[in-house]
Amino acid sequence: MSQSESIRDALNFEERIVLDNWAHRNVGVEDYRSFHQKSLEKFEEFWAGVARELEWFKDFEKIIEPGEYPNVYRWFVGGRLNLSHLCLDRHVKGWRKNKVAIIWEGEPVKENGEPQETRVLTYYDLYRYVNRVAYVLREKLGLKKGDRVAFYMPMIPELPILMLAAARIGVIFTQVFSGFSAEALASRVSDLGAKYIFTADGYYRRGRIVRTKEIADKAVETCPTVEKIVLIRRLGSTETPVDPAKHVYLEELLEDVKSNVYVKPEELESTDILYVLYTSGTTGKPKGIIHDTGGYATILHATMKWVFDMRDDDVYWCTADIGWVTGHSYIVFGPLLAGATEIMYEGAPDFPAPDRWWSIIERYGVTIFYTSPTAVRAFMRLGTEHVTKHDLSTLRLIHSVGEPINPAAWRWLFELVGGGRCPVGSTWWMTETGGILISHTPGLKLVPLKAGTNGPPLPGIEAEVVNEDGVPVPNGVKGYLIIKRPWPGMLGPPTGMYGDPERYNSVYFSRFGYFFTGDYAIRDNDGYIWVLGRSDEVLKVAGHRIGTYELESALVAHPYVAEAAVIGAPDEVKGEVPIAYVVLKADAPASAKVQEELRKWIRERIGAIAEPKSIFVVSKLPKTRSGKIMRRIMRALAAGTAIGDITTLEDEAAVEEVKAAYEALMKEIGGKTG
Ligand code: 6R9
Repeated sequence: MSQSESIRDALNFEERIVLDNWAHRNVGVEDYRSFHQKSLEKFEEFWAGVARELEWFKDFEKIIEPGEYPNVYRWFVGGRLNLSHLCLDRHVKGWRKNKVAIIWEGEPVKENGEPQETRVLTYYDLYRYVNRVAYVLREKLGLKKGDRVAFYMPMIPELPILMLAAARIGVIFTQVFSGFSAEALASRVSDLGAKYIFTADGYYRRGRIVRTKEIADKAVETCPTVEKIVLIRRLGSTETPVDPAKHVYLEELLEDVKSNVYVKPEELESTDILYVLYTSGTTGKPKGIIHDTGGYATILHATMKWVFDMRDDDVYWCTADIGWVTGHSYIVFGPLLAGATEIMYEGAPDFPAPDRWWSIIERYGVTIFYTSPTAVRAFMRLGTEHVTKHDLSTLRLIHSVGEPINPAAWRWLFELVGGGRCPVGSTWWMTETGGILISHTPGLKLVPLKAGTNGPPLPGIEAEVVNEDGVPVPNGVKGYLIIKRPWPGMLGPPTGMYGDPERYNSVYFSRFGYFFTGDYAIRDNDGYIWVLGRSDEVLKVAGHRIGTYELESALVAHPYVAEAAVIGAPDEVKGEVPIAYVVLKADAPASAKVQEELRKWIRERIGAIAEPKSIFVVSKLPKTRSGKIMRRIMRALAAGTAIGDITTLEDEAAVEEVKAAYEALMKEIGGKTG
C-alpha cells in the first residue's frame, strides 16, 4: 500500500487536495525541515529568543529547569512578567491606546434583524475597566496573590475583563463553561478551593434565557470555600432574587471606584500559576490543568505570529466559547497580547437565522476566522445561500480546531467561505498544551499548505509518532502521537495537574516516558502530521471534550443503574456522540420513562452537551473474563465495523444483546445513529 493510500484509508478520505502551488508557499518542505531542525538543535536559545520579544519586568536567568516533581518543568526561571500588563498596559502606552480591542455582539436581535446590543471596547477602555475590577477584587473582596476564584461566565466582555483583572493581581482563576451543570461547577470550585464564584444573572442562547445565577446558587450549597457569589448584570432585569448574605453585584462594588483608578500589575514569577482549567480524562474526576505565566505567554505570542500571522489591520474572530481552552488562549490572552481587534459573539451560530455568523463576518469585515469542523458541518446542512448572500471577501486566513477536519468540511471552508483565496488550516493542540503545537504557519511563509493535515510540528516542538512500545513508526503508518521535549505553555509547575503530581505523571508520562497526547496520528513523507482522533476513552462531541468515565460515573450514581458503559458513535455533524448502555438494578421500575429520566440526570449532573444520543437498557454488558467492559466491541457495533476477536469475552450472548439493541434502534430511526 502506498503512503497516501494508507492515509486515505485511515482517515476514510475519498479525496485529498494538495495545493502545491499554494500562494503562501515561499520555500519548500525541505527548507522548513532544516529550519525546524535548527530550532531543535538550539532549543533553549530558540525559545529564549521568542520569549524575549515580550516585555519582562525582569529578564529570566535560566531558560528551563526541572521542577519539584518528575516531568514538571519551570520555564524562564527568575523572569518576572504579568499577562494583564502585556495585554493592556503595553498597548496603551503607544498608538494602540484607542485601537479597538473587542467588538462584542449580543445574541438578541431587533425586529429588522439587526443586533440589539453591540459593545465596542478599545484597549484603553479595557485597561480602565480591568483596573477598576482589579481594584474591587483586591480592596473590596480582599483577594491577594495566590488566592483562587471561579468564573461561571457566559460570553460577555466581563469574562475577559475578569480574567485580566485576576491575572493583574496574581489571583488564580478557573473559568467553568457556562453550559455545565451545578454539580460540574461545584466539583471544579471545590477542587480549586475558590473563594468566590463570579457569574451573570443569565445570558441568551438560541432565543432563550439561561439563568446561570440559579445554577451557581445550587452549586455553592456544596462548596464550603465560597464566601459569596459576585453577579454580573447581563439580563438587566430586576427580577433576579438576591440575598445580600450570599450575593453581591459587581456593578455595586464598582460604583464608588474612581474611573481612573490604577492597580499596579503584580510582578509575577514566570512560573506562577495563571489559571487552572478542568478537562476530561479517561478516569476519575476532571483534571485541573495548570498553566503558568511566562511559558504560556510565550507559546501564545509565538502562535499568534506564526499560525495566525496577526497584523495590525486584521479583524480576528475565534468562534469558540471562552469556557474551553481555545477561548482562553485564542480569544482572551493570545489576541490581546498581539494587540488585535477581535470579535466576540454571545449566542448560537444560527440564531435567529442560519446566516448569523456570515452576517457578522460581513458587517465587521473579519479577516482571520478560527472555527471548528462541527460548526462547519452543521452549516453545510443548511445550504449555501446563507453564506453566499454575504460578502466575505475580507477574509484572508481560516483555521479550524477541536477535531480532525473531513474533506467535505475543508472544501466548504476553502471554496465557499474563503472563496478559494484563504489558506485553511487545522491547528492541533490540547488543553494540556496551552497553545497550538502542530499547524501550518502562514505567518512564517515557510510551509506549503496541504489540505486536511495539521501540518508539521511548529518550530521548537518535537513531535513523534510511535507504536505500542514507544518505537517510532515509519512514515504513513498509524501510531500514537507523543511530544518528546517540554515546550513553553505545557502543564505548569508546581504539579502539572492541580494538587495531583502523581496523576499528572501516570496520565501523561507513564506509557511512553514522554508526553502522551492520547491521539492517534500518521506522519507523512513531508513530515506533516495527520491527527486521526483519540486513542482512548475521551470523546470529542461537537469539538467538546467529554470523558466516557465521567458519564458512566454519573449514570451509575443513579439509583436505578447497576452498570453503565458509554462509547462514542460516529455522527455526521458532531463528529462523535455518546451512546450509553445500562444494566438496571433488579428493583428498578420497568418503564419506558427510564431513558428519559437518565437523560435528565446527565443534563443535571454534567450538562446538556454530555447528554447521550441513545440510552440502551440491556441485561448484561460484554465483558472479558476478568470483568473489563469491552468497549472496543461496542464501538465497532456502533460504527458498523468488524467486531474482531471476541474469544476473551466472558459471555458472548452479551454481544448479541448489545448488537440487537443497536440494530433495533437503527431500524426504528431508519439509518444513521440518532
Ligand atoms: C484545542 C482543543 C484536545 C483533543 C486532541 C485531539 C483533538 C484538537 C485538533 C484535534 C485533529 C485538530 N483535536 N484539535 N484533532 N485535528 N486540529 O480542542 O483542546 O478540548 O483539550 O481537546 O482534541 O484529539 O487530543 P481539548
